[in-house]
Amino acid sequence: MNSLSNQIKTAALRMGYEKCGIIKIADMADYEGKLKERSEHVPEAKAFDEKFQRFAYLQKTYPWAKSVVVCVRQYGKYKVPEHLQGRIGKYYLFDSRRDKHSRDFQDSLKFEAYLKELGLKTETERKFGITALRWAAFKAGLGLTRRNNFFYTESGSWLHLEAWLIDQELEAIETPALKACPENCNRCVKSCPTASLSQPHIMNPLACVSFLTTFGGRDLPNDKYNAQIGCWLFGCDVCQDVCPMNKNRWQAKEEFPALSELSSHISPEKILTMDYSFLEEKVQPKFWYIDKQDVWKWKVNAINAMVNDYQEHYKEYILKACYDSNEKVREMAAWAIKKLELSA
Ligand code: B12
Ligand code: SF4
Ligand code: SF4
Repeated sequence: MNSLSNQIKTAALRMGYEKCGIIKIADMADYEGKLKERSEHVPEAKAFDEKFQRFAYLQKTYPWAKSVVVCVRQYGKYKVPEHLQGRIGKYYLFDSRRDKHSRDFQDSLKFEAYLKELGLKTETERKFGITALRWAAFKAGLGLTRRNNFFYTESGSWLHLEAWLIDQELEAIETPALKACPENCNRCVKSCPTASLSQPHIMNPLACVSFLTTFGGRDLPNDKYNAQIGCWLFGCDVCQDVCPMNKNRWQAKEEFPALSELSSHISPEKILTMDYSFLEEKVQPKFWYIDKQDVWKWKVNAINAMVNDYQEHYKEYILKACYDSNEKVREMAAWAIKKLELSA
């Protein structure tokens, strides 16, 4: 490792990243093979996967780029509001990609400024990543990609990955010291509620609860997975929660900025009675995978979660939702009433 690589790595660790590595841009090319492998196993996701081809051929868009700096940051250090466990994917509770109040976001800006101070041309994409982040981290030897597809370090899989392209050819590659998955373990595959994760390393993004409760699931009354979504309102953590390699890896010590206040407004009942303006102005900026014009989806997800874990007192909320201003919510409420055989 040359001294510039060393300087970059040291700065990343100083700024709160758990690990940092650097790979040559050409090392991303074989990500395409993994993408193709998935499309072969899951042909219905081919169109979805095509959007990620660009991750393999970065030089098409960034002809000046020579290397990828990839960093790993732990979010398993934050306290999870008890009542949101099993309802909202933890990654989204502690999402620092757009949250200016989060120290993780500020450190990311500082790290980028530092790369520029070193005289490097650099580019990142904070929302969805500038490249395939798991693959970049795997190539840099920062840890392992396990059978559930998640990237793990010694801290488990509760990690946020980030990458920057730079215009110098550098390398900083580690040799991971992690043990592979136990030979006979398939807990993640067995536990996936929709069988999205159908075999080791292969998942159908379109059947993943995390997709169905955010970008997808636009017709839940007729969705074949509506029951399997269970109590989830936004995201899913099942294939990580069940993994023995994550045992005791969540070390909750810190509060995430403003989460405690916002989370006090979130429950299936509260979402169903929530003003659309609150959903648009307070909930949407934090949980931004559901667009402002689609915040009705929160209410639809809440009704679905109520149906899947029905309690007597939900009845009044579902009946009231029949008068919601949004047609999709009214439709979902009517479906729930029929399914649960509720009477007015
Ligand atoms: C698109 C996307 C989604 C989609 C589709 C998911 C998918 N797996 O394709 C949806 C919306 C469903 C989604 C949901 C979630 N996501 Co997401 N998502 C992404 C995104 C933007 C691209 C992923 C991608 O390229 N998919 C295509 C597949 C083929 O690539 P892959 O997922 O990287 O899979 C790799 C491994 O499977 C590996 N592999 C396959 N076979 C083999 C075999 C061997 C031997 C080895 C070594 C490796 C290997 O190669 C693949 C290529 O890297 C990345 C960010 C990024 N730019 O990388 C985040 C990312 C993967 N998501 C992340 C998270 C946290 C989530 C959620 C947990 C959020 C939640 N709580 O609900 C869920 C979990 C879903 C799941 N089971 O994967 C994290 C994962 C962190 C980690 N520790 O791995 C990432 C890296 C974001 C980040 N910045 O940290 N996501
Ligand atoms: S996040 Fe949930 S639905 Fe998606 S693959 Fe994992 S267990 Fe299955
Ligand atoms: S549950 Fe088992 S097979 Fe799945 S990722 Fe964890 S250790 Fe590997």
